[in-house]
Amino acid sequence: MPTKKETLNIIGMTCASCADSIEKAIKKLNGIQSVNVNFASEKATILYDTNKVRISEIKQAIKNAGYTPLEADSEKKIDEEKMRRVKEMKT
Ligand code: 9UX
Repeated sequence: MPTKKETLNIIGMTCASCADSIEKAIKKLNGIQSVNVNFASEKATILYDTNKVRISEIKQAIKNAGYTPLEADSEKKIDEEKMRRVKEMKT
């Protein structure tokens, strides 16, 4: 059973219960072995069977629940965006 671990950043969580709703939404999918959504770090760590479910389906489930998933890779972009805004505020 090919298992993959994926970490997604999730935008739009405004209280800890949001993390719970996302966990439940993801767990409904086939092939999900474990889900952990961390409200504080805005990250979801998902362990899933690559034969049964695709990351795109997981993301879609998050979107359907009303949140915005991002690849962990895009984290750098977010940081750059934050930096840019901070710079703008200073000027
Ligand atoms: Mo908290 Mo999230 O009241 O969907 S559960 S904002």
